[in-house]
Amino acid sequence: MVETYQLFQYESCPFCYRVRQFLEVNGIDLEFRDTLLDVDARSELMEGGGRTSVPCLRIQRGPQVLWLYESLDIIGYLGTRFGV
Ligand SMILES: N[C@@H](CCC(=O)N[C@@H](CS)C(=O)NCC(=O)O)C(=O)O
Repeated sequence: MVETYQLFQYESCPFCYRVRQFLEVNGIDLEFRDTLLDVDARSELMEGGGRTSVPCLRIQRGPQVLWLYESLDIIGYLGTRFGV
């Protein structure tokens, strides 16, 4: 099933940097939501994921929405999905 992604993150977070580096190296393009600069993004993360910790990957799979925390889990998940 087709999935769409948003990465909730912010610039100075080292764990977010780790995920952004992985995306860049592998040429994966997805939408970023900055939880420091965008109060709506922070609220959305809190309401959807249950906590404001970043990075968090919002996965939209049809009507289903999943919130995946932990930088290494996010990298592992996207690595599998994108075959890298
Ligand atoms: N083990 C986590 C660490 C994530 C983490 O500590 N993120 C910090 C920012 S660098 C954070 O979100 N702190 C605020 C909070 O937990 O609400 C990972 O690898 O993603």
